[in-house]
Amino acid sequence: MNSTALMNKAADNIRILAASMVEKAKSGHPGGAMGGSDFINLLYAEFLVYDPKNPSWEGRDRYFQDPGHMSPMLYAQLALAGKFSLEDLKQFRQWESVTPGHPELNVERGIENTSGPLGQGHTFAVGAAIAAKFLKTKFGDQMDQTIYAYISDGGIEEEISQGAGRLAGHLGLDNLIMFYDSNHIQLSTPTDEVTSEDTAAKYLAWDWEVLSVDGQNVDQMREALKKAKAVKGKPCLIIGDTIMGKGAVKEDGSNFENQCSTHGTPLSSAGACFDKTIKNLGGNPEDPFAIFPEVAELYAKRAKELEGIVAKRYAAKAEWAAKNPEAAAKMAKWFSGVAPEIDWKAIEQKDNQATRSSSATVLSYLAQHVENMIVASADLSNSDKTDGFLKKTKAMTWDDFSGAFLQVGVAELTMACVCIGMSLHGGVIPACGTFFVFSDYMKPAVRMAALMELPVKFIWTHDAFRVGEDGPTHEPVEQEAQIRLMEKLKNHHGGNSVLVLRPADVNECTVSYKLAMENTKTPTAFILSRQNIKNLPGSSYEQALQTAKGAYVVESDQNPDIVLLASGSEVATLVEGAVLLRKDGIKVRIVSVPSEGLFRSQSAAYQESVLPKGVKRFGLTAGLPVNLEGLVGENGSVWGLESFGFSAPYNVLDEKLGFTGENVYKQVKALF
Ligand SMILES: Cc1ncc(C[n+]2csc(CCOP(=O)(O)OP(=O)(O)O)c2C)c(N)n1
Ligand SMILES: [Mg+2]
Repeated sequence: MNSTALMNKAADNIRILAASMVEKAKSGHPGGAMGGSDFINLLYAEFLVYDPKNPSWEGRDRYFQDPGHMSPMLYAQLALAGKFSLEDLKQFRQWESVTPGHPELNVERGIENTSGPLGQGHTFAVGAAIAAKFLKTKFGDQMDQTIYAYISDGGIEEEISQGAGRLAGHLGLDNLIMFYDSNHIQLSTPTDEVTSEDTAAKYLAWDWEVLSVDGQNVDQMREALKKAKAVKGKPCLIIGDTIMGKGAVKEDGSNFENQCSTHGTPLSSAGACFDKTIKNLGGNPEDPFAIFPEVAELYAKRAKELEGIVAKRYAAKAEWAAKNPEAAAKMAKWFSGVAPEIDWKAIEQKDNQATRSSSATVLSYLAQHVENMIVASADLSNSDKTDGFLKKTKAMTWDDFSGAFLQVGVAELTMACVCIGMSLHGGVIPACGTFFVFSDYMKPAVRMAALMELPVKFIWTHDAFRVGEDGPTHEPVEQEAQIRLMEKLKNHHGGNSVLVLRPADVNECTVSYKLAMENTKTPTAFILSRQNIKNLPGSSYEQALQTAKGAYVVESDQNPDIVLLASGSEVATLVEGAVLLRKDGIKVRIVSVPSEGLFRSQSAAYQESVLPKGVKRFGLTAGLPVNLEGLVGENGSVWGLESFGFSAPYNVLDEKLGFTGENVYKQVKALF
């Protein structure tokens, strides 16, 4: 155990560094970081188990920080732990620096998650804790880890905390410890101007263990962390009563703590005196970017301790691996993130099914052949057909995590973030399903998954107005255009940030899953139909392999007069229209476009071979016309939906809204 004086000194060191980073950058958030320093220092100096030499060691504890704006605290802490240099800290928020404004996933440097949108970060921790529980059923003590989360007032207020708190409590995640930095101040106001909830009672009601401590008192927090680690059957929340801008003083030396202004402004512009504050904290204002010798010693000692702890864990792992070579090989493979080998041809699809049903067929196969896949649903498993997976496994429960299905309840954003957390933890392949219209509730998490380049699979069904009787509230229209924007947005490695696939029939659906499982670099989104779709002409697994090109010719007359384009169920409608056009002597080509993003990544020659220059084009989409306007261009027209849709049986809507072979015929004729 370290002396209180030394621990306080180390926390002051973090406060000094954090405040200095913001001061130098003339931008950032010093106040919260200064209050939270005592906890994070304690965590890293005495509790968090990781291997400094092998940052991606699968058995490490994880630290997920929710408030990304407290990045200076994390970077300063990681500087003490040797993951960042003082020079790195001086480059805070600058072009190409390793210390961006908000933390960006960087396991090598000890950053387990990107954070910024409040609420998501601690929900990732819930997902990681679930993954750890699941993997523990396979690999025992190798997964003996604690998942720590750090949450602030903003995260507590965000709605997603309801989903995360409920789920973690319901599942009894006793490998999860969350510290709540309760400093009573947020960006614009003190918290009491917006909330009067009893946060402890709220988490108790979700069946968490709740401990309350003085968040600036290292001894109290140490006891709480020890208690939290000993809790069985429940996650634990440690509410730390902290002080915003701890240690800040004004020019005249008077106290400048608890001020909203220090939330997001350098101390000197917030009303405090930077120099006096650094002095007050024991630092040298002339040279504030320094690590105190005794603090450096503290962390050198911790590094030695970790060496010992990790050596023991590695020895136990070697012993376990010798006794369980198969499990050990499996563990290595799963954590490598390499795509599993799957015999896709062995998946037998029934013809003319809805793609949500063909998705169920694939999921059923995957449940039996991909042991580390976890599928979740937000209370729609029998409708989004993720139950195809569920039927071959079982749902996880608080006392049995050997099942690979997660019933999340009605909480789409929570579900998406939990899947992200599982992916961040590693070792598992997460997927989650719900209705496409509710992808709106998930979008902020899809963006984070895309930014972090995580291969989470989003399975969205009931893809268009053909939801019918449920009416416009349930009919996705603009959703496809929204998610396809993410195909156009490049990630930091230059790839399409999300792979979006809308298969046109059962075989394209199988191949879409193949592409998704092989895509280990970005999230994948499936857009699947509720209603049955006739197989495409000549449909087969082999033909559907062309899905990998994003768009391909399904069938074509010689020298076509018109190219008909669509994705999903609209391709079958084009096929009906083609029959009528041919009767009129019009030569047609039918192109299926499951992913414009993939298509745009093909060679110009291939793109032109599918969409020859100078030939008229007609696009059909149950979403906004913009879905196809880029491909059709000035060479023709697009028939799409431009309203929210209506409540009626879907075949009536097809007629009323013009999604029929007859209307395809009529619209194409108008082009000549
Ligand atoms: C989803 C989301 N909404 C809004 C913001 C902008 N924002 C950043 S911090 C913050 C409030 C922070 O309060 P708290 O979490 O208590 O942090 P502290 O002020 O104590 O540092 C807000 C509204 C955000 N980052 N994420
Ligand atoms: Mg706060």
